[in-house]
Amino acid sequence: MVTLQSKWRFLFMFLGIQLVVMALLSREGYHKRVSYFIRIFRKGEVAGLVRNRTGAALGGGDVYANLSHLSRGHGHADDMPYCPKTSPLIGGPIHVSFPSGLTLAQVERKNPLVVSGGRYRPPDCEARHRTAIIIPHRHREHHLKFLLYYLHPFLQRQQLSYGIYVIHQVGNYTFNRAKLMNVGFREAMREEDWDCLFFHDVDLIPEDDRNLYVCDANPKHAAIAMDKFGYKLPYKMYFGGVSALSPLHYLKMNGFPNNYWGWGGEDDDIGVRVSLAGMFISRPSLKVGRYKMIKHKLDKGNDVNPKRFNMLAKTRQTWKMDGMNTVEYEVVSRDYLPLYTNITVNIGTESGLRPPAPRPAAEKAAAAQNPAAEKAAAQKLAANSSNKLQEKLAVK
Ligand code: BGN
Repeated sequence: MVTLQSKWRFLFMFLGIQLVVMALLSREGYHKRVSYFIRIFRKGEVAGLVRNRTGAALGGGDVYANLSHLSRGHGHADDMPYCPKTSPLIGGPIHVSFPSGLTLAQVERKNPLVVSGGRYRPPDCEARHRTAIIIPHRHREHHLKFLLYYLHPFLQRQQLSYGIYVIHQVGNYTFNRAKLMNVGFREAMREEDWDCLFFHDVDLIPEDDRNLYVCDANPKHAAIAMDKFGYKLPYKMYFGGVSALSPLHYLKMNGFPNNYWGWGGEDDDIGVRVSLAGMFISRPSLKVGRYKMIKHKLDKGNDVNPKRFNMLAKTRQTWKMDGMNTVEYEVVSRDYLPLYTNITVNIGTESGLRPPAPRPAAEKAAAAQNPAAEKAAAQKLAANSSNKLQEKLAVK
């Protein structure tokens, strides 16, 4: 027999369970947990890649939604009206996931209006902004594929005229992100009069298309809320991940430093340059400047740079002597691929673009046998070059 007392107990228990469930569902991690389980059930399914309805239900839409009606049209007419100030294609949060099995061919098929070199212009209006995306790269093809998958439709939704440049460091010498950006700046500007350049890490995917890829009056730090930092700015002066500068901003701060080899510090140096050049860092809101990072281990050939603390302490003295005015490199190849322009470049090493050739073995052996003669020769060489220097100074 069910007594009145046990009925009440049952009712309280039922309400209690409901309360717990509601509290759990309203917590921030809810979307993550639900999408995690959905992904388990749908593992292996590549078709559709990012589903609009599922995405929308999980707190983000399909980045390709609204784009299918854009047709190839009849070429780009000269007398087209300007695109509206706010693109009607913008939809806000984007659902980002990394399905296995995605191929570049699929990305190409999804972006029929992108032409050789990764260029695009809105088919039905004249873009108000021309933006170049500069991506420093080495051994990250897997990440690049995902970035291209999201970035192309993201930029198309903003009705931008754009081009994507991948600056690929040749060889195995330590990676140098900031120097590759300098190369990207010069090579992109050589091709077209871009009015804004986005310096973009290969592993960061924007999660909201209201984060406009256009320049502000001051250098802009776009990646202000990354998932790896709990969608917050890790520290006030942080300038890493994705930043946007106009050519004028870039030249005003003498570009980026060329001498940060390996991981860390170069973005802080760039942030300091912004203020040394009399500018400010502008930022989108935390709600809009959201990025998802593709998880990975620290790369081979990009070890933490132990010199970064000392170098950062000297930015005030060095920024005018090292940057765009001193960048040296050799373009190895330039390929206009369907989804991006690939510029492979030799940026040399810490000892310069062409380190001094090693001395022939016979010469070395002779020097080892006669150290006194070697010393005298070295002194003569030093005296000679110092005379030459003095001559030069006298002429001036
Ligand atoms: C900082 C790094 C940045 C890096 C961020 C986020 C340095 C210099 C130390 C004075 N700066 O600590 O380069 O982008 O972390 O990972 O290491």
